[in-house]
Amino acid sequence: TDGLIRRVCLTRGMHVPEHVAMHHTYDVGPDQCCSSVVKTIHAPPESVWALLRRFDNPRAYKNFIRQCRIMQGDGLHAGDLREVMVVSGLPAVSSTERLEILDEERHVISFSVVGGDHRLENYRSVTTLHASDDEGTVVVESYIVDVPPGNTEEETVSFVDTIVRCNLQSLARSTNRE
Ligand code: A9S
Repeated sequence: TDGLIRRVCLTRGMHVPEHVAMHHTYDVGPDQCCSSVVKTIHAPPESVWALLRRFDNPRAYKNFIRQCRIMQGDGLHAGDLREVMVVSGLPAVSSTERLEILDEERHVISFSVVGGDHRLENYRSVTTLHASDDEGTVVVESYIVDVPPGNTEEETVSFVDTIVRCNLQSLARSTNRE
């Protein structure tokens, strides 16, 4: 119809709860790409969630963020807005982000990028937690984003995957320091 293709952005053969698979499913347009990063953290989901849920304080584990200010709401409700300022060295200055989902029971957080000075137009991510088979927590973070003019899909996925992987590594370290 309008060129959208439904894709489940999960590693092939990966076994996850139904609602997790649902959240990592995207309708991808012709100039968009999506991908996901998975990280197992050796701590209970509640400990990971305590950091992950803080839409008002992404600096708790995101090292690329220098400053964050809530522009609308309290950071606990869909529609709330934050502005983040980025550390130097990235092709970005700031990003305005909207909280899309904060599900405290199922441990799902999602935000979309609605403005700012950067190249990741229409970025939206979803992060879910579920208990792993051996005590820990499986974090799955997926995203969809427009491929910037002048870049390929492969370049875009590799740039964003790198940032997400760093964030999840740092989430693991921060969780186990608490
Ligand atoms: O913050 C996240 O959860 C994930 C990403 C990929 C954030 C990307 C970013 O904030 C920068 C780090 C500034 C990089 C945006 C929106 C654009 C960038 O170029």
